[in-house]
Amino acid sequence: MKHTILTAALCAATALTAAGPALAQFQERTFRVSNGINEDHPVNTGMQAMQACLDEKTGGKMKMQGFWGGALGGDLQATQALRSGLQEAVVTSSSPLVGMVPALGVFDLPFLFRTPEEAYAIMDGEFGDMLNQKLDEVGLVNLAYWENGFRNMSNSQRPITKWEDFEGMKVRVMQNNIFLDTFSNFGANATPMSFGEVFSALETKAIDAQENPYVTIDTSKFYEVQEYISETKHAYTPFLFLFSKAIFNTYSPEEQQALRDCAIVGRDVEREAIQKLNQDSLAKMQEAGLKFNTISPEDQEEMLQKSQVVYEKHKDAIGADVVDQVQKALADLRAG
Ligand code: TF8
Repeated sequence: MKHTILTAALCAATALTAAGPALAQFQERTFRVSNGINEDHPVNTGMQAMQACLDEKTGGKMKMQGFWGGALGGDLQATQALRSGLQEAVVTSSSPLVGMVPALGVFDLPFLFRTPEEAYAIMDGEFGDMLNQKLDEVGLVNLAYWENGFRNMSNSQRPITKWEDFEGMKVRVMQNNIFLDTFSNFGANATPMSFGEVFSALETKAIDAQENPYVTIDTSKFYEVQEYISETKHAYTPFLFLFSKAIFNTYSPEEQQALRDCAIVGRDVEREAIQKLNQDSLAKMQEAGLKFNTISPEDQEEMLQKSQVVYEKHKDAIGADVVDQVQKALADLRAG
């Protein structure tokens, strides 16, 4: 009798394994993804593609749950929760994290990248891997570099056409010394502030200006309390899709690989969605009455020259080797 039961159990186990040899490596898991931006931002489109990929790879076992508008805390707070193993994932700008990984400051250097393609090549290549290693050392697994985009100015005072126009303007900057110095150096009154405080600070005129990619200015409704939009493209700061290393390490190798692969699927969808939406967001803001201007190539070049002191001042803090490495990689790219 005993023997029969054992045989039956063994047969059942074998049948199960045969039915889903790969899926046995996946457990039911739901993980939270913290976002500072709102639900209508293309990060959500990317997350849907990432979820579809996870569904397929894990037989529907891994589920993401998006939280929006800073519901789980701002970028910095949410990232700290990952490091402590209290929260699974966050999509955050790199800039507020320079206190944890100084090398990330490289993305804050004004006018570093000229095109999204340049940024993609650098982030998705060796240089991005090197930074991922540094993130790993502080307890953060960067699944992939997603897009926030090229940053442009909005303000309630006047068009920005050259660096001198910043004189005395109260500009919100991210919690990041390179941004602080970039705008102070242009003569602005720069104030570091977390993203969640920006809308009301603009609305109450505590600040005059902020800078973000068009799609973020649109979806976070900053344009409702601004008058001017100026296409400065002064920095491209990426989003990082970070996972808590403490939690990631408890996942099976197959689960970890599915997360990494699907974050890349999501990244590509998200980047494409942003590129498509950029001009729509700008058009929408102009229709809402904002006055738009671009910067002449000469004035752009002057802004870059004026910003050289910022490069010099922060090079050692970022890591001279890191700055040299990105500049060499960019020079190689530009040489074709
Ligand atoms: C900023 C960033 C933000 C994002 C978002 C909160 O201005 O660009 O748009 O980090 O996730 O703080």
